[in-house]
Amino acid sequence: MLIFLSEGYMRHIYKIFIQVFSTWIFVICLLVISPNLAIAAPVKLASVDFTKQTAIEVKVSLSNNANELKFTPDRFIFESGKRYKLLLSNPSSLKHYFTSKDFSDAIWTQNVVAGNVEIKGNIRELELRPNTTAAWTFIPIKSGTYELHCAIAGHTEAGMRGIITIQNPAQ
Ligand SMILES: [Cu+2]
Repeated sequence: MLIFLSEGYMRHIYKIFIQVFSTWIFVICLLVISPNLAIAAPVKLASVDFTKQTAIEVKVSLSNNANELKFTPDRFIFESGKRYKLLLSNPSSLKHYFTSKDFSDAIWTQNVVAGNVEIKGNIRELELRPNTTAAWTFIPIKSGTYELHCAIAGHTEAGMRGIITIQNPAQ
């Protein structure tokens, strides 16, 4: 009788043990799986390819036929996240630079096309020889105000400078 009771008791303990154990297994499984659930849970974003946007063309002349030392225009406003194609030309008889290190750090350059050559990667400045053109395609990333100048000695002082602004898109 005593043995029979203790067997029943043991069976009862065993059942409780199994229940507690299986609950813990379940909790551990949830903990293992939940990080994966967290990754899978957010709504899938529609894929957006900024490089496929139609480029907004902006022209800039480095000096002019009269060899005046200035950019035309000398003020630029770009919006972050949009795609631009900056069409540079140098109609003068001197070579000039389009130099704006801080601006180049605030954009993503898709390419620069000059003649039959397409250049990819970071661009710091462009040198345009007399009667040449180049097209700089980029997407502004970081808002701010950046100075522009021509790096040829004396040209900045003579007026070959400008301001480039990157602003957040109008809401
Ligand atoms: Cu110059």
